[in-house]
Amino acid sequence: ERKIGVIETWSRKHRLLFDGVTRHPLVLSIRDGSINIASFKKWLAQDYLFVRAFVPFVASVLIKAWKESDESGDMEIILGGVASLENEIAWFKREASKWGVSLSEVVPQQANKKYCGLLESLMNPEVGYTVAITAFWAIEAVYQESFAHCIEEGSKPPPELKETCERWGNEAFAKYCQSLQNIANRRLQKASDEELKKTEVMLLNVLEHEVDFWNMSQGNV
Ligand code: HMH
Repeated sequence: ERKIGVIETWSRKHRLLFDGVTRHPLVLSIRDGSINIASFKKWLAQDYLFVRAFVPFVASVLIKAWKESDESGDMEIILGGVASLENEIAWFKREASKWGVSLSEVVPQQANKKYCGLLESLMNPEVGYTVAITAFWAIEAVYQESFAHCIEEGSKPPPELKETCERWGNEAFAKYCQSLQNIANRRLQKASDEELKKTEVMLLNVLEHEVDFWNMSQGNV
């Protein structure tokens, strides 16, 4: 028997907001094949910039793990995350060139700038490991859930978007997100009330930025 973790409790408590991200109209439009390709291209270009800012954020989580973690296994999981981002950046470049999107000319939109600003604030050494690893989990998990939903039974995503969906919707990525969730749960179980409150506030903040990011890509800003 295993006690239910803080992450599951928060996922239930904030289900509407989580669904607002992972069942966003843009996600549903990929799933049912009705997506406007201009939205996809906009998302691709903006997410490339986001991922470039995500690399130093993940590196900062690695530093916090090294300084603060009580379990040595955390570092390998986070290091795996850092390493896979090299591949991801290369994928964005290939995908952009397939779609005729010029990444050197992309201008970051307001929602993207704000989200990258949040990442940067989380890189601050004063932000603790528990907050940072929970943010890291949330950012990865919403993409995992969103894109897995697009390729589930009964979905009919455009064939040219299947590879994108599989990048985040695949089983190995789901397992990796589960490892991050396990670390976050372990930390949250031992956290003070103040740390818990801070982490929950940050989580809601991340989810709101994710909704804004989808809205931006769809052109609803
Ligand atoms: C906006 N959130 C956004 N972009 C991403 N690439 C990820 C999350 C990764 O999980």
